[in-house]
Amino acid sequence: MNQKQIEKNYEIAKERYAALGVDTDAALKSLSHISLSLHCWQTDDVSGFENPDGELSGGIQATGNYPGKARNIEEVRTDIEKVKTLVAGNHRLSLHAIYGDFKGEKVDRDQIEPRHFQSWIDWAKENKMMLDFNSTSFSHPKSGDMTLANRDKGIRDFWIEHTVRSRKIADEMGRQLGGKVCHNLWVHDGSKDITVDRYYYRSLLKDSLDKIYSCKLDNVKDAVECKLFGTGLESFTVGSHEFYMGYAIKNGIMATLDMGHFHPTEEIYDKISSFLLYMDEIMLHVSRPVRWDSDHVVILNDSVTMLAQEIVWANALGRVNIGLDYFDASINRIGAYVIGCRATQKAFLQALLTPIKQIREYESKERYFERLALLEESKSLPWADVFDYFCMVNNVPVAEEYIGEIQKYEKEVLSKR
Ligand code: RNT
Ligand code: ZN
Repeated sequence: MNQKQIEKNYEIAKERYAALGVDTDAALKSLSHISLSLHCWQTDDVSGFENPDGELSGGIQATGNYPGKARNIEEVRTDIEKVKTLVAGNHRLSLHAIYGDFKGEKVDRDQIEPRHFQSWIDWAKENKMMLDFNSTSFSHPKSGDMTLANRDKGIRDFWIEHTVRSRKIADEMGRQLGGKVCHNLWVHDGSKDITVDRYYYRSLLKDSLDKIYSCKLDNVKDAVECKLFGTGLESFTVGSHEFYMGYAIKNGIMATLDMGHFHPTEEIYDKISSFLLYMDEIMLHVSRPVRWDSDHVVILNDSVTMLAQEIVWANALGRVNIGLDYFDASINRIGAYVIGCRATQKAFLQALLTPIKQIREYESKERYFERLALLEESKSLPWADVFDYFCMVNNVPVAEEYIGEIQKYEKEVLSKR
């Protein structure tokens, strides 16, 4: 598409939206301020750099063996730099503790230090990106079925130490980068079969968390992520929705809502307005569960669209930290990255462009046919022309043009791995 055509389409769309009381320029401005926290683990199937053939464990699974997976820190960085050229806006990078720059040294999880992440901080500075951080309790000989809720005090203490260190690394990142870093905690702790000690395990997890969060860190925003179940841990998850909701509210920290962590028909969009009445901020893991927490590539579907609507309509863009969390190893991984980022942006743009004033007016007057009709019509308003314009003015490929870019990257870079 040429520039003139994109501009022309945008002008027509702008007029169409204006007739419905929607300001497209304002929507674009808001969209350009939405920063996604890009999950580094889409580049390498959540392997990390602790050892060359690290196997994923702990109730999560990456399926597929498409060639081109990032094998080391440089390749992850190269891939993310590529993603940055294909997605408009300024985004953050979310690292897991297993992605440290260990320089061949064997550093166990209870030994990690800010220095192992210094090269990431420097890289982030160079690339004008903020960082987020995650402790990693899976894929380790001490992971087993239970980490922070393990009956064995030695194992619990090991993971407490790891998580405290992770928070301190996040704090140092924030200090050097001059902003707050989200630290997300997710542990897989659970049981394959029926357990008769639910209260006990949950009290252990609570106690471990109390120790972990006992020190206040100025540059960190803490979040805890619940889950319904994991593979091999189907009957019981210690850190359930109720468990962490209670913990987060009581302790003034954030809850993380992952779209794949609830019952298959349960949606997180309906939870946003409730959480925001009791928490200052929340964190999201935008994902796509297919029948289970499969972490498929995010696409523009109802779940994501309605999630974005809830956030925009609650006027809560400043209170929601939007992280992505999926890992598809069956297709070009960088292509997968870009599809998910752009789909998330499209959902937010659609939400920002919905003639909400008019729809709310209908609702307040109990005009429910009109409400539904305008909501339906909004779906086919020319939002894609606005998105194309957004991409063009931000110097990233417009519409399907990024397919060619990904193919070129595959040929020149990924296929040589
Ligand atoms: C697992 C959680 C968790 C992880 C990442 C790698 O079910 O969603 O967020 O996917 O931390
Ligand atoms: Zn998640």
